[in-house]
Amino acid sequence: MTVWTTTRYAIDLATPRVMGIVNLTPDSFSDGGRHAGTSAALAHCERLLKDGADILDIGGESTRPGSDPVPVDEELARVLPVLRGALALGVPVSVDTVKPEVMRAALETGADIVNDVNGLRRPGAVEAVAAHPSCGICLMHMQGEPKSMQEHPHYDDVVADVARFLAERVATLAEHGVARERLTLDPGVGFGKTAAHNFELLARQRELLALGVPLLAGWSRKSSLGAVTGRPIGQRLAASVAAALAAALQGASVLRVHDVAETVDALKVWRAAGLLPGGTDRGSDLASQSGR
Ligand code: 9MG
Repeated sequence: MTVWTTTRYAIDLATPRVMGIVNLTPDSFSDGGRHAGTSAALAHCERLLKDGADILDIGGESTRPGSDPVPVDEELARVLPVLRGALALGVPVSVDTVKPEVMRAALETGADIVNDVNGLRRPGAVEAVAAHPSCGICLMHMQGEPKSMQEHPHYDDVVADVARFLAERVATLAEHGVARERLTLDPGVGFGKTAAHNFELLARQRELLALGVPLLAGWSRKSSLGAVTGRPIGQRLAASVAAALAAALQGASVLRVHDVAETVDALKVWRAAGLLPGGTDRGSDLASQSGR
């Protein structure tokens, strides 16, 4: 049985799990000020859970191509109030951040998972998660930084290069005493990659399973889907669901998505058809309290 060990939950990955995206950047929930923004964000968390999300991923800094970093204090002010509320909702809560200061504060508050698009490369990031006895970790591959990563992505062999990077990060964490059961690995769709790179990673995603760590994939609304469909970001629902299913078929254990209800329905159909691992019943088997 494959399990993702996190702070409060052992997440059963026998069947693909859905991670719902909660974006706390100012254009998302803050129309009526900070407090109203927190309430609206928590209402969104509850909506995602009703729609069938297994995990919530909350983030206060945009990682979209061209985006600027935000100061630590601002990111903390966006994330912590929502994290406190989300932790009471009965599912694992992940915090998407590259900053060790935010990781430490989130883990002190009780976050279950740290999702770092930078693969814990900032000084102090590995130490921040290693100091925690059991938090889950998602290590993602990114070439460059969000501000400029799409300018000239280059690889000799994108799958081999991503695999080498992820293997090195797993080894670094092992040296710091972090057990493999706490990890998922993510090829980083759209992070310093052309559409051709992303689709090659999808086609050959199973090669990454050789690293012996479950995979997480995030295709939701990404520009590579716009590149093949010709559709703007607001019209990429069908393409996002198709890509999530393809990632699951290619061995991803966790799917990071905006459109939870549609993805969950699509997974149910594929599961009923025997195209995915796991039973036909979902929801009752997700997460056991780890007792920690
Ligand atoms: C924060 N974020 C945006 N896209 C992502 C992706 O594809 N994977 C992960 N792990 N995080 C992401």
